[in-house]
Amino acid sequence: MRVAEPRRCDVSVATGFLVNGDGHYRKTYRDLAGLYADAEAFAAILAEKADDVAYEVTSYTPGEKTSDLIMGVTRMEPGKVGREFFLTRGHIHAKGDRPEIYHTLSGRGIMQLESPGGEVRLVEMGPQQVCYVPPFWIHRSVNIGSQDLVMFFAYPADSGQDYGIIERSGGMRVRVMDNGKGGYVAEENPAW
Ligand code: S6P
Ligand code: ZN
Repeated sequence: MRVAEPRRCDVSVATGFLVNGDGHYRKTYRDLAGLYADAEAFAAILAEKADDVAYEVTSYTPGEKTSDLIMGVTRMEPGKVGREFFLTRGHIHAKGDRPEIYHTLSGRGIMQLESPGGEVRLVEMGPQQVCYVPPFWIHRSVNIGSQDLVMFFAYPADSGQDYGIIERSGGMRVRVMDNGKGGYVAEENPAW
């Protein structure tokens, strides 16, 4: 039996990168059009920094099978669009029964989870806290802190991502908003 080579990757918490992986992509603010509730506030951000990086993902993909694990790091800037905290686009895995693990390396965030039936879970995440995202949950991360949110993740390599599920639903069921008192509040998304 031929077996794969082990691989050690280095995580730079300071820069939010998996340094010696084999994948890297960036999402600019321009790429996130349509994600946030406050169109006016989003237009103001675009006017200021449309081509700046909102979040980026560095990863290592050892293979393409269920039994391979993609691992990587997501780094997301802090900030808000109006009262809504910065977030990743979010998705369900295209093969819905594939789970994922997220481990917060630095920053303060929320794993926002939604089941196909519309159950909502907001899992607060701080450094060295790990969230198991079970199969079939739509997931995104939200930066509710004042620093970069840096999270390590791992998931089966054949999972795939379906981003359309959120668009087709008019967004996720709740939006994570600044409560004006240094915290957050989940508000129902009327478009859902
Ligand atoms: C992939 C995994 C993460 C996200 C990353 C960016 O299944 O959940 O690598 O891709 O955090 O989020 P998104 O929603 O833009 O893919
Ligand atoms: Zn995922």
